[in-house]
Amino acid sequence: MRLTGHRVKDGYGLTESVSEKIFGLNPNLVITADAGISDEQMIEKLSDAGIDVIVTDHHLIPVEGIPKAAVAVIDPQQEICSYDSKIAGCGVAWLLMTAVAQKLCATQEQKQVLHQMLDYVALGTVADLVSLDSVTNRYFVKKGLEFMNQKRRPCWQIALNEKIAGVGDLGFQIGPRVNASSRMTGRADTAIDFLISEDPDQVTCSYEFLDQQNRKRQSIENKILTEAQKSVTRKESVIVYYSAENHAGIQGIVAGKLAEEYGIPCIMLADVGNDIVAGSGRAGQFLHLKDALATFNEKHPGILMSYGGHKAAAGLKLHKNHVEIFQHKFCELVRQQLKGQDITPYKSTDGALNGFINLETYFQIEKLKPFGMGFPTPLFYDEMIATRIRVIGRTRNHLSMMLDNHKAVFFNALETPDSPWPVNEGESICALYTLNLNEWMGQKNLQLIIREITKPEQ
Ligand SMILES: [Mn+2]
Repeated sequence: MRLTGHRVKDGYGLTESVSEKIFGLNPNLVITADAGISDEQMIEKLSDAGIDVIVTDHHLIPVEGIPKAAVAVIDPQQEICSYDSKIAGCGVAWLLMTAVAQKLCATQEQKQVLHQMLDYVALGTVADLVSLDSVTNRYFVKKGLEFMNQKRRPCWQIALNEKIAGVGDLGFQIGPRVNASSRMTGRADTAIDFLISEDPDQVTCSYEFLDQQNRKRQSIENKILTEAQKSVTRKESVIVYYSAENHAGIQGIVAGKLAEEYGIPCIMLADVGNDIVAGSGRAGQFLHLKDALATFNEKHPGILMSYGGHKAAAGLKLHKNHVEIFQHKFCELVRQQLKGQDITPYKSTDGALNGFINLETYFQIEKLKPFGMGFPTPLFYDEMIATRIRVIGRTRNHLSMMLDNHKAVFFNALETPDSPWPVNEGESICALYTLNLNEWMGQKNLQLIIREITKPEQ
């Protein structure tokens, strides 16, 4: 029997309303995935009713310790656990499955089925934004992409078409669509159907629905983002933005975009009914968001109904009447914490390649793939002379040029075709770029993809 929660009504983890649904099914055993480590209370309730609970999670262990009423807790964040603590919740669940298979002496064929499930683990790993600076996650993603690209499941046949999927496709194409239905409708059923159904017609139908919800999500997101940007006028050290137009399912994405754009922490707040407001925040580069909320909660008890999360992202709930005081006091606290710190957003690079801008370097870097969260595509920074600059592309806003004697392309270099060029013929500039391969008529050539051009320091 499948039991799916409601993103807003049930909330995150083993909440009261989720427990009620579980009681309705009257199972002997509950195994959590990606949740449960902070849900001692509900686990105790289930356990008192004779239901065993096994927790599998990857979130930080709460100060009160692991839930004691659980019959087992599998979470690599535990001090006694020496396993890679960077894996996502789906990775923990999958590892438990492999351990059980091993214990039950699974056949080679059964193990194969389990191994093939790494496509799902890869999707979850990328979509949960855990770091690829972990051999385990890199293995999950590398293998998972391999399986996806074999296109055995209808979902990959339909979502990927002829395409060979990479980390970017998981993060920007498939992940957002899979998440769209729960963001927009609260329910994830269609996403699950899309991923696991073996009936191509049903998968196509589910995919179309997800795609449509995703487009809806994009348009609402753009609207909220534009509105929020209007309100951020001065150079502030933190944004706490509440509007009746905000959307609980989408605000995490908007917070992320604002935090990136302004380089400062951002919390978005939205109504979720019954005079309750839910918030979703992203930390930017200079703050530990969950710690900041914990400090706030200590200093101003009784305002936050709940909060949780990590360094980079966190969520919270409060009563509508407390929104203003929270905005005021939290901004004050962050301002104090960041005082004296240089909070100019920075871009870190891998330095200059100097004389090593060549195909050999490109192929060496290729071997380090997959790139993604916490392990980005190497970004280099060199001073070079730009020549043979010309506008390319149907939209006439990309630039092609030679940098020293290397072919280079700068996508979206111009806002409009008439915008001034960021570089003049024969000028010496500093380019932030990645290495890329251009295959044309059977010829493999190196190409620099320019991300940013700045004037050299005098
Ligand atoms: Mn997670």
